[in-house]
Amino acid sequence: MEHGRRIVVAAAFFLLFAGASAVQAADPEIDKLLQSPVGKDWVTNGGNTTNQRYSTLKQIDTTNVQQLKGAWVTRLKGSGVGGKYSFEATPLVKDGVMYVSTGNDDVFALNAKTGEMLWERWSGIDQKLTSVCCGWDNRGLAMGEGMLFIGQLDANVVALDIKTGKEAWKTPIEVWQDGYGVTSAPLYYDGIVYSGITGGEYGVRGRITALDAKTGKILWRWYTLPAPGDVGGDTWPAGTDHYLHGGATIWNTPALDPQLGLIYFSVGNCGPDYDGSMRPGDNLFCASVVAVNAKTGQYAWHFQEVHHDIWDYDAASPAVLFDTVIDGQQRKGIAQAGRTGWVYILDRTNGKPLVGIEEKAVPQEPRQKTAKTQPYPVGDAIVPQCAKPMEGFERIGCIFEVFWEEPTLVQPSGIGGTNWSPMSYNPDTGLFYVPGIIRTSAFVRYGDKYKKGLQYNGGSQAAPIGSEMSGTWTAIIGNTNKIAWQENVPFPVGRGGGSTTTAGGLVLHGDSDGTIRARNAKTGEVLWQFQTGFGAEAPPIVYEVDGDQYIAIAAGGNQGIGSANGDAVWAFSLNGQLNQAAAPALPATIVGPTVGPIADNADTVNIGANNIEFGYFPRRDRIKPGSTVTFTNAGDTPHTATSYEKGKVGAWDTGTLMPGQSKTITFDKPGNHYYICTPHPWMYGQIIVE
Ligand SMILES: [Cu+2]
Repeated sequence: MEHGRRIVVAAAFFLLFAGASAVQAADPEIDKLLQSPVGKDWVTNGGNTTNQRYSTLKQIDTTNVQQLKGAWVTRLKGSGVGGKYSFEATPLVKDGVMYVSTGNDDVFALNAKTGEMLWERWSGIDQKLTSVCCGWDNRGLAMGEGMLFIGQLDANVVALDIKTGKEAWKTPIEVWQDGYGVTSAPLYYDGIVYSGITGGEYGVRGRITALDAKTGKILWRWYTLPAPGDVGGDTWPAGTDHYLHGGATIWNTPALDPQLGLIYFSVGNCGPDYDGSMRPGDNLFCASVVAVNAKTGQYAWHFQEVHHDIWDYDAASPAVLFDTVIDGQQRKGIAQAGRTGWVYILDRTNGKPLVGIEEKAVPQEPRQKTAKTQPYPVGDAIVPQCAKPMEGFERIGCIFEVFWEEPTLVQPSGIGGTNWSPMSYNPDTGLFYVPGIIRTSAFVRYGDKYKKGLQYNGGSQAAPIGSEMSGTWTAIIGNTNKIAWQENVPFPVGRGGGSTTTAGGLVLHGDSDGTIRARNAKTGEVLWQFQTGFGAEAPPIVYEVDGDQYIAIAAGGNQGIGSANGDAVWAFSLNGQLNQAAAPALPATIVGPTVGPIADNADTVNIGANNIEFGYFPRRDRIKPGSTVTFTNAGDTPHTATSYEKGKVGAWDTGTLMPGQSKTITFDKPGNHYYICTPHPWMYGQIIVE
């Protein structure tokens, strides 16, 4: 019903729009698809401008999904194959052609019925980028006016001819050497390409950038860090330039409401991540959902999920627009799944809570200048929000627990809750399908000075050695924010994958064990699963060619989870003939180098070798007291080897090693010496001295 109404309103809008002036939509067909329920084609990252990832196709449903088999699988010629990459893209489909981007920003066009490669475009991006915080990845493309649009890790937004892949224009929206990049899929609508920007771990100034789709000319920027005098400018310390270095980047595709004329986006963490001591105030618009005028970039409203963030609690997952009924009233909603583990449900006309969000008093740490209160949504969290006790840690807390220089266990970790992965919304069930990570971090502050282009974190949040990680899939009721069903899964989810839902009553998602699964949207029951052979850590899509419905997913793993890396795109249909692939190696569920082979007296540890960028080789090394170990960066990215004992960081430290650099450390004291890479606190190593 909701969609029926929307079509009518959208049509009325179009008539008004067309009749109002000589202004004509630059691409009327795409604009119409962007504001219609998703059917045959999947033309933008979130399906349409709502980001609901809901397909009206229902040839595949709860009664026949068990018959699904592989229709085709295509390997993308080794693009994005290597340890530094994740494959997180949502493919697009239009008129029987699929377009997909890899972690190297390479783009491929495939016949969506057969998987045959039609063209390829290799990005040629610099392989020595130092501004990539969290693995090389790209979340997808936008299309319009006969072009595809991609934001690259080197901070260029590029337009390609949709028929050939030839570059049409290329606009640097920033300079990667200053810490910037793009990982999110852009949004195209009505002649404008909207792009987010990354660099929240590099002391950058976040923003949304609007470009003219025809020429690539930058039309406007809206900064997520307000200057003094701007709305929110008084939430930063007066007389400082911290608003130029406070992070607040955008990791995902905006949503857009054509009737209200607003675009909506989720905004990431404050910088430095774990040190709030020099930035008193709420620090807008970190960890917020923001609406601005889609044409002009004029501020409309904001809702801040975490005041004065010191936990890396980004709003990283895309905001989703939906319509619902509350107390008999038709309401225009927007929802965002935060790293806090809550879904924030708001009125998209004004940013006010729709279901209820209470400001509550929280623990205080004056040195961190912590906010007095934090928003607590009414309803259920999708992950536990208190850390379990662990030996060796005296400070343990729940969400918003404070910390200074003594390691403090807090759950959710700054990885989530829900990380970058999208949730979906099914208007038939009224449910959101939310990916979640269960993980505990040992938060510690150690201070940092801003240096252009380098990481600016101010502390660490590595998970303690031996702690457990897992995941959840949760259905959240859209008008109560309560759990309808939930299932725990063995691996963290929500770092790459995400969910998609259909009128056939299905929820589709990949998992890091390589399996794509279809669940009953009402109950969560797994109805079908299929092994892709690589970490299935990208959101699925649904489309139709020649009367047949397909489900497709990029399968190439996630470096942050440690799932199997690859370059496959799979499509499934009821006529499919292909059987499952062999299962890949499973990612770790226990943190740290506690299992696996131990080298004897290795005097060198290579970082980023063996085509695994985010790892130490050997990972475990047994040496005699007084021996030296030389740590050499054999990878493409700056790394460190930094002592990590019971959450305490830095008793010894190589410091930042640029590619090719080495540092030798002498180990005298017998015992276990664990270490991490401070910019990549999911890299762990162990030196055993005995
Ligand atoms: Cu590293």
